[in-house]
Amino acid sequence: MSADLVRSAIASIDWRTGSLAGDSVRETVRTLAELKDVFRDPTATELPPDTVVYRVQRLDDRSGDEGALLWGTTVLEPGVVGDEYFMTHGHFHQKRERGEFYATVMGEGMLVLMDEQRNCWAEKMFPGSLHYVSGATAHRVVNTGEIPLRFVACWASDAGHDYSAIAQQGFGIRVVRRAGVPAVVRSDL
Ligand code: M6P
Ligand code: ZN
Repeated sequence: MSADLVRSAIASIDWRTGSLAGDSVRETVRTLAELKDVFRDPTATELPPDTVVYRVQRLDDRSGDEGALLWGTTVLEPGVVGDEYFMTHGHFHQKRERGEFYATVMGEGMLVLMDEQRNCWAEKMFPGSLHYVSGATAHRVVNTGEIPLRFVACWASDAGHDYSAIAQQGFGIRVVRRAGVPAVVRSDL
């Protein structure tokens, strides 16, 4: 076969874990220190500030390319700060008309969603659960299980991340551990 006619795949995915491999894969890490503002009481832990809460692997950024898609795999560790489970920061999309799919590979959690009027709800995440997120809906993932929660995501590469609204006001609901089991409660309770 001619090398001109056959090219390599952009990357490979291990479907048992969601892990990506290949030259175009980039990884970012979020520690407790970087996330302390997302927890109601960031002091309610003795874990060191450099504790890894989650890692995101994603294909090399093509954010300038209108219509291009990005793929990412997130591994969110189990844990709590006070009664709150470990979670991602959460964001709206800068371009509100750009959506995103999430699919759970392994673990258990909650996808927390909030529209621009601050209406909130949560969807259970479990192996095989598939979620569609509108870009006008802020999204955050919470690990309510005992093992790392692994999920894959696919989104429009020019969507952009808008973290500011979440950094200022947070989500209207929180997922907390009550008597050992997850409960979804309003943030002002
Ligand atoms: C998924 C995607 C990424 C996002 C990541 C972590 O992989 O939605 O775009 O960056 O989760 O979420 P956050 O950016 O809110 O920390
Ligand atoms: Zn997103």
